[in-house]
Amino acid sequence: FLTLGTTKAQPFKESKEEKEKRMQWFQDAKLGIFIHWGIYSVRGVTESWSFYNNYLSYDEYMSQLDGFTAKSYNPAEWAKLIKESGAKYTVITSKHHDGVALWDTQASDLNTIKKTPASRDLLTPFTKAVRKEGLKLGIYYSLLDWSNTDYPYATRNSTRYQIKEDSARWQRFLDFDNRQLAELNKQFKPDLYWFDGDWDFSPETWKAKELSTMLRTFNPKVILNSRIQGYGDYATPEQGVPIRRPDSQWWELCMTMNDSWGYAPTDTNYKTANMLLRTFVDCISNGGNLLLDIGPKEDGTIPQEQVDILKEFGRWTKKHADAIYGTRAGIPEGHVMGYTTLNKNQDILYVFLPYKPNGPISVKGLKNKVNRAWVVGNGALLETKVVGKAYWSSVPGILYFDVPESVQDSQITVVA
Ligand code: FHN
Repeated sequence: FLTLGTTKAQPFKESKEEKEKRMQWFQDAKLGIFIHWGIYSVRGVTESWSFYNNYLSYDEYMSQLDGFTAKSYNPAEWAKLIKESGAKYTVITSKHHDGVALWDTQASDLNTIKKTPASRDLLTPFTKAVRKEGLKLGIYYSLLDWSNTDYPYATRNSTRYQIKEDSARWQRFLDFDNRQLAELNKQFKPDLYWFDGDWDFSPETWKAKELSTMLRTFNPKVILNSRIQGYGDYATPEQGVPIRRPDSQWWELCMTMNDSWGYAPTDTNYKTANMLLRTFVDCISNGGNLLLDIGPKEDGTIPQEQVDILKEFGRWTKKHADAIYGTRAGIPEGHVMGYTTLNKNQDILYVFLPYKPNGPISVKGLKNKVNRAWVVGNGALLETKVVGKAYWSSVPGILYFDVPESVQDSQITVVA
């Protein structure tokens, strides 16, 4: 279990500084695009869960294999659109809980090459396009597999068993995961692994320590999300921004645009670009990233609603790039009505205004001198007024500034 090809796992030790260096691109990236693409897009049903929850039988669910064509799939266009949104990385489902692999896995026949009319490896061309666009590559991999009958809670037939009573069978399952991960490592050497489906078992049962060590031995720079029973690098909240700033130095919120991860034509409950931008700004003001999800159709086209949101993200992130990329969490709440980030030197405060100002904005608690204030992405200097003995007294001052309507953004205006 501890080898990946010819690579032997080495104990993984790293100083705080080394980890900070390894995590740097992730911390600076702020926006990633998540992709849930699989046979569930044929009927537009919930990925994997629709058979687990008996909405469809396993056979009905799997009959979607016959309808998965990928006939209009253009990975170069996907990568271009992702880049255009302002994202710096992307994470794609190489295999969801249903066990259907998008790449040419030798560990099972259940893949898009052997079992669908797409009849090809869909992952490889995407990984190439992603790298060509200069984006970082993340691979989602479900540790559990509801099609593999060696998994103790497999749903395709009644195969439940106790691991304690049949540890050889469990080991066979771990070997299977391990073989697939070895393939992914070898073929794609991803920048990030996004694990999922670890919830049934403890770290010991998953051999999570050994697994993470092995992945890091093969690829010492790789970043792992936390869903590998605590042996990952960063926290992975889902669908909602933590109310309080997380303790973790690195975290990423994953979120859907409507209520579905995969393509679901009946789910029209889309959030607006403005809502999602507010959530994005909320994340970065608390030092985290947003991993925003899209769910392409079975033919490989991306629903128009999702394209529109990505394009509006692109317009807004491009204009406000200085206030987003490479920044750090902002000042604590209570100083200003709005979200904030700070540049790395901690001498520029970016204030995001998720409302249309109709009077002066105030930033209170200032001790240092303010040299100037300007509108990000526009450059217009703003008149400021400081009251209170801001620079030399222990009494913090208040800074006021007006943001004229002519320099306001249609979504969220940002002042530096
Ligand atoms: O069960 C999955 C779900 O289908 C989806 O992939 C999300 C994405 O974070 N993760 C799981 C639940 O946590």
